Amino acid sequence: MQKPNQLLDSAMNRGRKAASLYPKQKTEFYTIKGKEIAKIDASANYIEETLFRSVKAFPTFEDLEPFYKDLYECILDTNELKKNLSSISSVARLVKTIRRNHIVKLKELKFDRGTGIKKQSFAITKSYVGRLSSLLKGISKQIDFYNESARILKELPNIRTKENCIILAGYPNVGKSTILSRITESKPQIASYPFTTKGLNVGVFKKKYVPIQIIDTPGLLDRPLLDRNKIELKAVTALQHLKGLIVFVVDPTEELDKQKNLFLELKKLFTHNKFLVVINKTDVATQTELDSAKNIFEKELIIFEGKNSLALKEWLLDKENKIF
Ligand SMILES: Nc1nc2c(ncn2[C@@H]2O[C@H](COP(=O)(O)OP(=O)(O)OP(=O)(O)O)[C@@H](O)[C@H]2O)c(=O)[nH]1
Ligand SMILES: [Mg+2]
Repeated sequence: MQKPNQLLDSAMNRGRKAASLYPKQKTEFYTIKGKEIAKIDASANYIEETLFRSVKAFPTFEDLEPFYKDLYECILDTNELKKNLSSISSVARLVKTIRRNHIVKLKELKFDRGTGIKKQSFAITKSYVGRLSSLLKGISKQIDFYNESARILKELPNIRTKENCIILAGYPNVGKSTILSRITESKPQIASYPFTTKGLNVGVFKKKYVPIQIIDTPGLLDRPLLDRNKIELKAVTALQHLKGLIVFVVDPTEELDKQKNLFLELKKLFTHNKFLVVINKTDVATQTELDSAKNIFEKELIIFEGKNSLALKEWLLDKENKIF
């Protein structure tokens, strides 16, 4: 949405254009009055429409899918947003009133030979512009908040929340992003996820022509929940709305106990999801490390992965294996 000054400029440009198109009347008195009325009418119309349209254009929080609702709440103060939108609507309604009052004043204007019709009607338009300007300036902060919120929402990851997906989880540096690029067909899209600087990586691969989304969650499913701030917790809640398979990536060359604990925590959180454990970095891990990892996750479905390996991809593509 335009800033107050720009909004006023655009409105007055439309007003001037409407005035210039206003046909000449029998007397100058009626022509001048008519032009000023047209100016006020067109400019107010522009502002009312712009403000109402912008408020309407904002997705209604209540109508959002649960995943996006939670994401929204992570990054936006939704109460503040509601307040701002309602301030913008009230100003739009006030503009309606100001328009009406000033047009009435112009219509009721009696000719005063001393002042002259031009001066008389211009004074009314001037008062209208002054009121408009101060009203718009009064919602300057609300307009900034609106624009910033709209920008943030545009950057939210585009995830088809009703479809199954694969979510990559596991401690930092275990190889999640490497796995994402190994199994996705095109370069993963990095969708901006405002509460981490890294973003949410979303890739797609196809099983029997059916696209399946794979989501790498940097900074989210890689630490115990106790270490998290409120916003991150909410982000984890958002992920809980997604259905599908959680691929838990393990680095066997690192501490296994803490990796197992995180795994157990995620299992408790994501009760509606299937889990698969990928023991990664087989090319650098020793046999003992691999055996320990295998023992620790013995109850789980395990796939061994490493450099130049396509084990996970082949497993996912194998029609005998049901992913979801
Ligand atoms: N030798 C070996 N190195 C690997 C393998 N997979 C990943 N790496 C390396 O491990 C490091 C971390 O890999 P990433 O894919 O960035 O790990 P990540 O889990 O996404 O890390 P964060 O995003 O920081 O949580 C990189 O240096 C990778 O090259 C593997 O199978 N074998
Ligand atoms: Mg990564």
